[in-house]
Amino acid sequence: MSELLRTFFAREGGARDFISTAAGGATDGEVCTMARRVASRLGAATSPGERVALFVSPGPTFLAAFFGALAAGRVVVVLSPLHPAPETTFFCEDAGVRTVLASRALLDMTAPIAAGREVLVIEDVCEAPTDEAPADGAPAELDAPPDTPALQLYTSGTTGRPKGAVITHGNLAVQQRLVAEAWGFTRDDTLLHALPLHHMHGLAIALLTAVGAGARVRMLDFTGRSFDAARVWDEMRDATVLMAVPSMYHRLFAAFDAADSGTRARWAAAARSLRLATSGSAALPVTLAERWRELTGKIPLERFGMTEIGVGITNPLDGPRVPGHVGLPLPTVEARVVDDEGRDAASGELWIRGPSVFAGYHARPEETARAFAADPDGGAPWFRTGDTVTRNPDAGAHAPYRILGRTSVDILKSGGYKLSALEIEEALREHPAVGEVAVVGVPDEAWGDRVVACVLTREPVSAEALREHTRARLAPYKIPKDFIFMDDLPRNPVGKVVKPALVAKLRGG
Ligand code: MLC
Ligand code: AMP
Repeated sequence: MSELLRTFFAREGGARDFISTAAGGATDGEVCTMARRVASRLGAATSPGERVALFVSPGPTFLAAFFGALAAGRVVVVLSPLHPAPETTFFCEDAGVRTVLASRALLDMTAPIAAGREVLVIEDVCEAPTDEAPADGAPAELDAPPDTPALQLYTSGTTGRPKGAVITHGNLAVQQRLVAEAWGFTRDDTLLHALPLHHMHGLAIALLTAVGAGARVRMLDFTGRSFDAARVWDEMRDATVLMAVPSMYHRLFAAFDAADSGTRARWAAAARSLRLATSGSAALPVTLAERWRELTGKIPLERFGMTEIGVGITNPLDGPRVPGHVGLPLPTVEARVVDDEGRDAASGELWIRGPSVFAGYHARPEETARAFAADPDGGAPWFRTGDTVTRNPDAGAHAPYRILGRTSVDILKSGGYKLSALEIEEALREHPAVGEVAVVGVPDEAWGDRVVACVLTREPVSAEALREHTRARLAPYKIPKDFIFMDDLPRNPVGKVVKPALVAKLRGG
């Protein structure tokens, strides 16, 4: 049995609450029983290694679908109702998905991908009696070696369309263990979960860590609705751990500042009652970190992670947390900082290796090869994160890492989502009025990068028309916040657009 599955099925038969949502909850035993039904159904309907898409709302059935698919030896592709049909179709085609598990409430949204695929309603599958589980209670394919693919998560890159990062059982199990140990997770914890599940943070760093530790999960689903900061403050009281992206902390403080003094006192007490609040997926502005310290006595525990590696570097649970810094690599994570020639340096690109590094991009051998660098001493290759980092060379081995930004101007982070400027440009170029376009990220307190499209037009067009054009093609969080019409773009002597100069111009007003 793979370690990942063992940690989940260890809850078999348990009567304790496992996961709860506004719509209801389920106990340990109930979730495991549902997962077995999913495994049994998929075992009959699909073949080992096949990609199975999950179009399932956060809650007990999501966990059942996820672990049921893994127990059947299938690989999970998580879809989100946030994506318009062209993106969802692309993910399914790229991954070769033939079977979709969908919540009844989301069935309408599966219409664009239903042709040629079987759509199973997760509630029906979870209710059907299990008749194929072996007598010892374990689905037959539970015995997955660590390098067995478990999850294919789509992540934006520097090449236009997103790539499917293949993450193995071993990757997820080691992550689950390392993060739980580093952050002191136990079965007495209750994780307050308000993150989307189609990305590493919400799915693995938050949900699977809690699952592995035997903890409880309180799940808030804001998909398709705005993040409800007041609700999150109110729910902190009954939780022990909150994990969030910096934009969520921004929203929390905006709501806090707008609240009356009684509400503020209640929310401050709720925040203090948490044993841990973490931040990741983007840089936490020091101002937000300090505000959390004013309220609770501690800044949030900031850590660095990626779809391809999970959490790589983290501040300590108990030791000093330095604002603006992400701490030190987790045990088993090896990190190097290298200059342009691949030599060790105090500042430069961060390279990572170890058992939590993913297996490669699905059906993209060249991009996988480009993502890794050979080891100068002939050891295992290093994953090139594409992040520029620095450490104080005088502070020795314990100098915390500080993330300075991305090595590519074409990778943006907005509200914790990684976006490809090139993907957004490609979508915009499909509009007949668009001649040339440059998409950039302008630093912004609320979003991290505020996505701005600078457009040279062939014919008159409104910003609204371009917004609607993009909305039909890309998730709402990829749509530029501003469309700026220009006569020309800053260029170098060979005519190439110089994006840093464009950002400087936009920042200058
Ligand atoms: C929503 N919008 C965004 C956006 N989120 N625009 C840019 N960037 C975003 N992140 C759009 C909405 O579609 C809407 O557009 C408008 O902005 C206002 O939306 P909102 O209702 O105010 O936003 P909300 O839905 O409340 O979302 C904000 C958020 C959300 C911060 C809660 O973005 C979020 O959940 N972010 C988490 C991302 C995440 O999980 N990343 C992890 C990646 S893994 P319109 O046009 O409809 O008005 C990773 C590894 C690691 O990075 O280390 O963790
Ligand atoms: P994703 O591909 O969505 O998993 O995003 C991974 C990227 O998020 C990293 O490569 C970083 O650029 C960014 N990131 C994650 N955590 C942090 C952090 N604490 N500070 C700054 N950037 C971060």
